[in-house]
Amino acid sequence: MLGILYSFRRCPYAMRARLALAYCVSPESMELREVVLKDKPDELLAISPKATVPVLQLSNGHVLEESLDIMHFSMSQDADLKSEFYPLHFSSEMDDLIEQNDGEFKWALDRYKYADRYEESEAFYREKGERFLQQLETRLAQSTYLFGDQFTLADLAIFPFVRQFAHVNKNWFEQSHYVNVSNWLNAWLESPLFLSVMKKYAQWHEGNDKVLFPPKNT
Ligand SMILES: N[C@@H](CCC(=O)N[C@@H](CS)C(=O)NCC(=O)O)C(=O)O
Repeated sequence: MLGILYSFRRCPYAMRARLALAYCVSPESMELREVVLKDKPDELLAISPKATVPVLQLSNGHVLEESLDIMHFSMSQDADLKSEFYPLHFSSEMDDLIEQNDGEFKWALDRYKYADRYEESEAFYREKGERFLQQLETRLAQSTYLFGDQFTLADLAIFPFVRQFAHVNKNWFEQSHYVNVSNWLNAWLESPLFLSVMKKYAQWHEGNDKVLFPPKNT
């Protein structure tokens, strides 16, 4: 067993960790523990006091508490895969795009989703988020994926957040001019890889039967 993944199905950070693991590691090589954020298990709090998901507790005792670290760990399991999934010549550009996603775009997304809790209007925050969408649109007008015709770490790290952005106001998104972003997103949402990591699991409790992850047939 590689380790234990604490996850929450709908969390975009947990999604990208599960996507990378499902793509890179052998089926059923780890245990998945579904967490309810309002009722986090003591076992998670004990290994990760900051208590965000995802957290990967490796069998050698190491604990990875950041989704990107889990993605990098996933790739490190296979050198050939790593060179395709995170090509050296793109790595700093990819890191930069992911940083913008996790920074400005996530900031705008949280406020766009719950604008009534913030000072400015929904349209204001949406427009802030659109700066990032426009960058993705420009890239995706040139190639199938963000960094060429093969998908990379960047696609998996970013699309779960664009999914949330699109879901805030589906009508707006569908009639917007982000046609390439929309096609890219839809292709991901229908992909066997995404569907495989969106299986529903009951909240984990000590003593439950183990849920093995990644599921077979991905
Ligand atoms: N930087 C972290 C962020 C993870 C994160 O914020 N996850 C959210 C859920 S989407 C969380 O666990 N929040 C804690 C809580 O709501 O109690 C990562 O990349 O893994």
